[in-house]
Amino acid sequence: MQNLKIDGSRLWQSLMELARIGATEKGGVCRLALTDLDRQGRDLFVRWCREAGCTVSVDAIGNIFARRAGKDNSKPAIVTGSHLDSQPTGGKFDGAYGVMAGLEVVRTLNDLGIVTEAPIEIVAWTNEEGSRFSPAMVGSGVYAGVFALDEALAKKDIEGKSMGDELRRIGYAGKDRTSDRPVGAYFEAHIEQGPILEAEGKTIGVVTAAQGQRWYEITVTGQEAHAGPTPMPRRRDALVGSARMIDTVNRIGHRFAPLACATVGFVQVSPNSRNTIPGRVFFTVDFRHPVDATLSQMHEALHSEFRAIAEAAKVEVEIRDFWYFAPTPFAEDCVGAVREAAGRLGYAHRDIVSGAGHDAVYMAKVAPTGMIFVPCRDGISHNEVEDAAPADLTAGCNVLLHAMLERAKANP
Ligand code: HGY
Ligand code: MN
Ligand code: MN
Repeated sequence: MQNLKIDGSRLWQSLMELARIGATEKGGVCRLALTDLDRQGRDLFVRWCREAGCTVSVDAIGNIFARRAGKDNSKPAIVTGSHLDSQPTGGKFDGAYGVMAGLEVVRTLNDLGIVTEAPIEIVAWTNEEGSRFSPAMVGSGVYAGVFALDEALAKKDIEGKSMGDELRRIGYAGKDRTSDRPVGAYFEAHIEQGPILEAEGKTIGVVTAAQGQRWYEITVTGQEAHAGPTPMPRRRDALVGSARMIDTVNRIGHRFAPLACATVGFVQVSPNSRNTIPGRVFFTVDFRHPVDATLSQMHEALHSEFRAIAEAAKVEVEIRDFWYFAPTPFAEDCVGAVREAAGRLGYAHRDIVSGAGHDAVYMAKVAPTGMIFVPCRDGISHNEVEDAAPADLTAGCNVLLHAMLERAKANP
């Protein structure tokens, strides 16, 4: 048992086959949540799980659970997984790696004829990315009781399509309640999506926590007017006010360096006509920090400085505190199982705090949870060039296997 290894080439093949679904010109993927391409990825995952002898169920928010029976199925399952949806210009590995790594663990246990004491489950969470439907981590958030099911189903994309309608349209509006599945432990394997492991030559990141996040929706209202006859002092230019606010977001990020992150990723200008002074601008803000008190200071700064900018620019600003989760520590016993497996398997490893949000953050609310990171090339993710080394992906999956076995108390 001590030296069990997964089949790295099979893992790589599965990742490359999955990456063909929604493949983009530059080598990435675009599989936005609940689109036909997301459905194709889901269907492939379900088929592979069934071929691996799992029973598959889907809950009411579309989370897919593939269950491999253990010796004692009354025990809470040891669960692993991640997400199959991607960013619009996403990569082959964000999310997909954690789901395929879980499948590879099951395939390996099948090859070796190992039946674990507790059952094993692989999960593909709905809408982890929060790009098409916001916020992020909706499937795991409903499962963990953070979001109400009907609230989540009512969320609409930019075209006004709801999650509920789209789940029904792609055939993944499950019947199962979203919370009656006892979980003994949850592990998630993921690429780091940042530069630390690669820079330090480490193969495994032992994830001890995830940093907190605050998302905002900002609406700035001025007055549409003619770009020609309107004298500068008379203007109430929503885009000028927004531009100063967006610059302030970046300044707040630098002010709380080196750990703060501050991003404006989405902007809509109305009427978006080159010779009309913009009357309305909508944009989003994404703040992150590993210390909650500092995240609160960033929050206060945004509110006070946006109000001052609006007044000076003679525009109105509406600030919607859209989403918040506190910095989240993972369970010592799961973190320890990951660290011990990495050490025993001889992989260079280090503790690390996750800069990205993951479904593991919400799972940590309902079960002992741990994460395993592997490096990605140049630390780049949420980009079609996202890349990872097969050897690192294999190493992370080996650590996942051993951490899960440790918790599932396997008996050959
Ligand atoms: O935003 C995040 O950290 C993740 O990609 N949902
Ligand atoms: Mn992810
Ligand atoms: Mn992501």
